[in-house]
Amino acid sequence: MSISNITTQPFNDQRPGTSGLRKRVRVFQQKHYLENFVQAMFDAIGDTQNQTLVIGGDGRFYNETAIQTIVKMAVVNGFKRLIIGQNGLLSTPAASCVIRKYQAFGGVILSASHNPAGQDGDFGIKFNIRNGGPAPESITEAIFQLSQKITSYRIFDCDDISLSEIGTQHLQDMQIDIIDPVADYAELMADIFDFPAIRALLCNGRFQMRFDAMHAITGPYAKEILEKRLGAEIGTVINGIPQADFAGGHPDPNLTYAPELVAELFAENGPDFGAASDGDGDRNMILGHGIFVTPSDSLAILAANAELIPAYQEGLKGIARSMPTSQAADRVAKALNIQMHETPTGWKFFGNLLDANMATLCGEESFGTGSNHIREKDGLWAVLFWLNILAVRQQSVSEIVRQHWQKYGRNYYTRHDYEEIPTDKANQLIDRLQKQLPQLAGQELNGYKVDYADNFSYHDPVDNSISENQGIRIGFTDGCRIIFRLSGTGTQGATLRVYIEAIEDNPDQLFEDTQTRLKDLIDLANGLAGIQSITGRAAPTVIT
Ligand code: G16
Repeated sequence: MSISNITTQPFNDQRPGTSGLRKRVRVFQQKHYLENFVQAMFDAIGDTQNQTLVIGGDGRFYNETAIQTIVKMAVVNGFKRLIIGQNGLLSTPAASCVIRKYQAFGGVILSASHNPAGQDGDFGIKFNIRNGGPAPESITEAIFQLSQKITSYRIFDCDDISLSEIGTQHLQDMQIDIIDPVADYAELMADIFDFPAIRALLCNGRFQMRFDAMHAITGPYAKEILEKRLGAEIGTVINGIPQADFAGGHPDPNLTYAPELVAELFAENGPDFGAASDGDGDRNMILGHGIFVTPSDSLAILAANAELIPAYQEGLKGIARSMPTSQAADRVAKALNIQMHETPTGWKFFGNLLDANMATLCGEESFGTGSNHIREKDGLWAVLFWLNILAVRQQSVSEIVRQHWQKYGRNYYTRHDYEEIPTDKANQLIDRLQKQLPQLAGQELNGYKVDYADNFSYHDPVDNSISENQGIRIGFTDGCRIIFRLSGTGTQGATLRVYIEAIEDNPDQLFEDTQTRLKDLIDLANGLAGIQSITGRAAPTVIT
């Protein structure tokens, strides 16, 4: 075979963030940039000889170009078999499902999630390990270290392979299987949920739902599962054809970026149920008629109703949430007398807990929910979970949420994002907060007494690794919290995230407007951090 050994030099910006390496497409298009990272990845993940690798992405611009490069590098790095989604497509949850089902060594997922796509948008790459989940920090850090020392990479000199035909082909001794990107995932969903009950709900002639695929990867999955297998009316799935630039949109399923869906669900005769998923299909937003369910509440409600779902009817081993996610699920774990785990932001931190059977459901405030069925968060799974609950309980989303608050109490919760602020200003703000922490405990601030003030550090109970500096938390004696951290997924400047949570147990005060109810704490957070004075920003860019 004709192998080229290409001389290269390190790029100093290849440290993976919260979820892999995400950069502008133009950064990836620099000569050797992708190849350097892929070689560092193949060198960091262990012995690749005779292994099986899954490859797929969310179909954004540069997806197929990157896959062709990875294929030509995989063959000279000793892989025996590649499993690739047709046309290079695999949603992130489907990739996790396929890695597990075919017992692959791991997978390469090409996505920048909800970040805008296209020639001027973002691209991303990450490695998932044998359990189907994102590589842990030990591996991502090793990739970075190798990327800083790289002097050459190896690539096979050949024509592009065909990604469009399902079937088997060979490149030298390496077998390449192009698979249907939807089938394995759809089968897994049918194993977990009560499809006949959901079908009966969707076909009862009254129930109306809308699913917004946001021109991204979940279109084919949602059409196959919701419309074809479950009988939802054709047209239930909107924006269902994946486009390389996501039609110029920002496929982040939240109140700001899915306005069409939100307007429909809040209209007088709007549908009973609405949902959206993001660029790569792992996030979800849940809406009922006239109501938005926060991701933190959604996790708590799924946990409280898990026994209604065939796959979870024997109960949950435990629940895990990221630290900034509201403590609503903690109340459910306490009532169910099961373990509750608090991890740093990043789905990768749930992997060990799921593998060790210490948690069954996991969730994050950033619109991610999932379970032990795979090792990624899973947008459509969350939608089907809600549909299964609705089918069994025969109540509206709003009734279910209100009853949940009445039973467990409510955690009012909001996140304020300040996007694209200069990195030096963001660091200055965090440093200033960090310096205040030692003096804060015991102080009374605007009537709230500080219980603890620290920078969150996580001790993984399974592998004993320690992850430090995972977000500044100020906890008050009544359980309210203010949290500050910088995003690890942005590609321009820095994004400051401020998370605010208040605990409400008074049955007469469960149904207030969130921003109004949290105003005192929001003002306190802004003052403590000096957001306006340091960044010059008077208001957040996005409120969820
Ligand atoms: C990724 C991670 C999530 C994380 C989210 C936000 O999601 O997988 O675990 O919560 O980023 O992270 P940050 O606050 O650092 O921006 P996704 O959907 O972008 O892959």
